[in-house]
Amino acid sequence: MPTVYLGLGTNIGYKKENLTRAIEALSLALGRYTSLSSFLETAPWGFESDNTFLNCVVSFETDLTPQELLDTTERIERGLGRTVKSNGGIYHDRTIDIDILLYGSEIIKTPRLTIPHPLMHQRAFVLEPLAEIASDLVHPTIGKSIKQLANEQNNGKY
Ligand code: PH2
Ligand code: MG
Ligand code: MG
Repeated sequence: MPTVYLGLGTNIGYKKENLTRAIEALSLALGRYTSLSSFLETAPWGFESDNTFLNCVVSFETDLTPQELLDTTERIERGLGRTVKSNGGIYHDRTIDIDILLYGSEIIKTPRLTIPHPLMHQRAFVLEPLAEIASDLVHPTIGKSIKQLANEQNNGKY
């Protein structure tokens, strides 16, 4: 079964609880996670907000297809009170965001889904927790390890 890496983020409400509840809901749907990073407090990236983020990365082995996995993560987001979806790079405060970062080493491009996540290599709030649990994993399209990509981002920008 492929290993999938999911990036979780929240910047409103009880953030630690939001991440924990998302991980529990994912575990119910997918089975127990195979690895989990620490929870990292990060500044909003790509938009202005007074609300800082709590981010983490979690991995699962799953036999769901990428599309089924996306249906699952979106259902869990709605269940945890996510209302507005980001669109065209306009971001909003959110109780929970669950992004599919990697699905094994597959490269997928459909109108609904791009894997690897198209911005993951630019985002320290993804790379830093991902490097904790999968530092030697090679990014399927860029061909660099997560550790390398994280080091390139380590000027502290989230
Ligand atoms: N998610 C975004 C945009 N900006 N910034 C941080 N720090 N953490 C996030 O999870 C995040 C963000 C789009 O989903
Ligand atoms: Mg996101
Ligand atoms: Mg998202």
